[in-house]
Amino acid sequence: MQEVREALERHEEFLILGHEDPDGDCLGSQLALASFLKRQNKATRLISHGPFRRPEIVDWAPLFTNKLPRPDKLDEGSTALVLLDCSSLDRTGLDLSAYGHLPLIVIDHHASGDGGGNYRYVKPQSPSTTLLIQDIIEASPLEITEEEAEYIFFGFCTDTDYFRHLEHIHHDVFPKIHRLMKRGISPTDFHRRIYSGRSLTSQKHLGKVLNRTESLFDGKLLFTWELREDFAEYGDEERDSGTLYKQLQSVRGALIVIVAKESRPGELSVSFRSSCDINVGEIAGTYGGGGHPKASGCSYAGSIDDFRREILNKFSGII
Ligand SMILES: [Mn+2]
Repeated sequence: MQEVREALERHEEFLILGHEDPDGDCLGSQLALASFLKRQNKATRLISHGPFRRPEIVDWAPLFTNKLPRPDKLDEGSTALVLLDCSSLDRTGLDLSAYGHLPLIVIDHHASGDGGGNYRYVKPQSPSTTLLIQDIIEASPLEITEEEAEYIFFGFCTDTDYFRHLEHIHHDVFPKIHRLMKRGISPTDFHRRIYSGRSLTSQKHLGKVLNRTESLFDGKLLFTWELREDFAEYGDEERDSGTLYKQLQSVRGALIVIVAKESRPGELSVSFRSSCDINVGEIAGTYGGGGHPKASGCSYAGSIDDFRREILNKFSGII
């Protein structure tokens, strides 16, 4: 972390990036870090490719831009790129090839990634990237502000599904949450913010996706999908993916849950969840994606049928 802290201190201007299709942890990290840097009179630009579909983050969209400044205006001595909640610039969904002259600071909690970046603070055992931002702020002489505490707790809640994905190795989290709560945050308010605000239509959409789930390998693998037509029928609003996984993972005997979404014609965005020793981060990695052993995702060029055939082959030896 020391190297990252020094790099943040040394530079005066930052392009703060995260992955495309951002979640609360990605945006919360970007916002908390920007706030901390601005308090030190540094210039920050919050960059996100979007889309801001998840209802709990929609309100943050106006704080971000997908426009990049001209690369020739940026000086490598004073400007740095910061990449949060992912470890590879490809994950931003933006073309950053003209910015290779700038140093890259990576702060992430995913085990996958290309190991890139000139300065790295990457801790796969951290339940969220926002908690790594908390480490950085707490290592400085500045106190965390209430606003920063909110961003940090928000990212933690979205990535752990409100404390649900913590294991015993995460015991360090509780002193950190204790310090955030002392800044004034209310866990009950956050629960409401994250888990309410869904439309009835999005819940009906969820019902349709649940309804078509296939039970494979004697019920050990559950597979479902959504098509472009579903979005035409129910609107483009994000259906409640956290609830979808929770419902499917609660099925007796289910070890693996796979949801394939037709993101563009001929292209799928696939999510994997594992409740067993099968590392779905590695499986997503074979498609150029990534994530954690128990939750991961990737893109796939092809149809739902092609993907189903391939994935059945992949799991037939191991499940
Ligand atoms: Mn995250």
